[in-house]
Amino acid sequence: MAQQPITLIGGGLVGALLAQQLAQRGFAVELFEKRSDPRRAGFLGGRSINLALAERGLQALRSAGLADDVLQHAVMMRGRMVHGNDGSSGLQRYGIDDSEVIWSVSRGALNVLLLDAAEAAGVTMHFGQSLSGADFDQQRIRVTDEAGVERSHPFGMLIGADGAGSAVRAAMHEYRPLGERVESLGHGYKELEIPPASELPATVSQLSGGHDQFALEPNALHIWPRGGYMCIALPNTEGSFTVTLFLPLQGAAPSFATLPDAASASVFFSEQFPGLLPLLPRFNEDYDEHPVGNLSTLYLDRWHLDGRALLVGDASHAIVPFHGQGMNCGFEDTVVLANLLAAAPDDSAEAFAEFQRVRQPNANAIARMAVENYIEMRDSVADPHYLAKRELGALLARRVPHHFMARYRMVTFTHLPYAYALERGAAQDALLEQLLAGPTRVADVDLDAAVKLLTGTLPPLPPLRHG
Ligand code: FAD
Ligand code: E1W
Repeated sequence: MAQQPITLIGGGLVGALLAQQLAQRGFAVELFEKRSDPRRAGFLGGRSINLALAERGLQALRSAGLADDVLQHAVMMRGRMVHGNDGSSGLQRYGIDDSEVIWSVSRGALNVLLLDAAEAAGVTMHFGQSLSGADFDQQRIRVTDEAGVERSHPFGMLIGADGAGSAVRAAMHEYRPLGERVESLGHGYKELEIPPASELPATVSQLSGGHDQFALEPNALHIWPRGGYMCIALPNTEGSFTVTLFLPLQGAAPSFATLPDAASASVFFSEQFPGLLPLLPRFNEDYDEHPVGNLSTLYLDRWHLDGRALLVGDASHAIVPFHGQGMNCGFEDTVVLANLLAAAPDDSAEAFAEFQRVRQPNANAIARMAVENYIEMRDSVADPHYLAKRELGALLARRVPHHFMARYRMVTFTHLPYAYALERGAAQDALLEQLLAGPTRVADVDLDAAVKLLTGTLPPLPPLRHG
């Protein structure tokens, strides 16, 4: 192989997909993963954690030839099902039809599928091998195995796909500071599980209303918004749901500090999530055994060390999960990077610099939008001004679809750059504010005049490519 070999650290979602794509483009790829091989150790014994796959991630999987395989193991989510405190619920569709849906996928199953694909494409993989240090002058990495034995390997190009706590990032930062900034959200999360209806007491599963083996509507992302905190649930193929509680870490009740154990938390759930608690028969065990996860946004000034090392995925731009875009953004990264390296296989410094130039503004934009979406979801469900803006936005989108598209849809269902979605969303929002400044009710807005103002103020949206 004439091209420089690539050493990839981290065989998670982004690392495995990147490895496959680089191998497909003719690179020799060697991958080191800290954990043991999930295909042998059996992730099936562990917890089922799922995540939402949207158009951007799907597009990357299509270009890798893996989309159909992934969708076979996915559950379609047509919209958000919002659950009020009074037991009410309603589905808000994401799109007009099933062409605009998102997909719930099992993290473990997706990782296994991507590792299989990387191996089939020719990637050499080493499991149970954790990066413990790097010497960038000698271009060598140190890797420690599960027995604690450290070995050293040479590298030509080093790519860190080792997640939010990246060891590659730490080594690069020690060698030459990366300009790192971490913004903690101050909120954490905990995962709980709704089992298949067959494992719930008959009275409970009857109450929840006949969705076969599912205790709730299967084809939805469920949200229980409660102001300063919320729960969500995503369906799993086996009929269970993974519930995530998002809550402040510290401070006056309720927070994880004031709800340290299942005893206190079950009282809180019975008051705030009365419809949800009966669906959580293992609440006590789950709450006491599962850790509280931390949520923060990571910004770096520099993602690469000339042509020697680069960070991708969460290692360079970890974000909060409230737009469901962390993996989707990382998957988009892999296509851009694989194409840049394939176009300039002998100039990794140029490819890495261009990768940062193209992707960093977009990573910064989705980082912001993800935080904003948390506030929007938790709080503004009941805010009449917010609802009026959304209603007017929907009317304009129907009247002039080439001039108005909700930001959520640009992020979730198009390939428009995240930075464009942020900027366009702000311009549209300013216009909605202007239109609702005098008349506060949507019915009082002169829609023809509004359309005129919109089309006269903002250029049409760029043409949308379709998958
Ligand atoms: P990771 O998935 O973290 O993988 C890193 C890999 O590197 C791991 O396999 C790890 O074992 C390995 N590793 C770590 N250190 C070393 C080392 N020293 N040496 C070797 N290997 C190492 N995104 C979405 O798109 N949709 C969602 O719905 C969604 N929901 C989320 C919900 C929550 C609660 C959270 C926290 C995140 C969510 N995300 C979601 C974000 C998503 O999980 C991440 O963006 C994605 O996992 C990033 O992939 P990655 O490969 O960069 O990192
Ligand atoms: C999605 C963890 C997670 C994942 C998600 C989403 C949310 C809330 C969360 C955003 C959204 C899919 N969202 N906004 N409105 N409905 N859904 O779209 O992935 Cl908390």
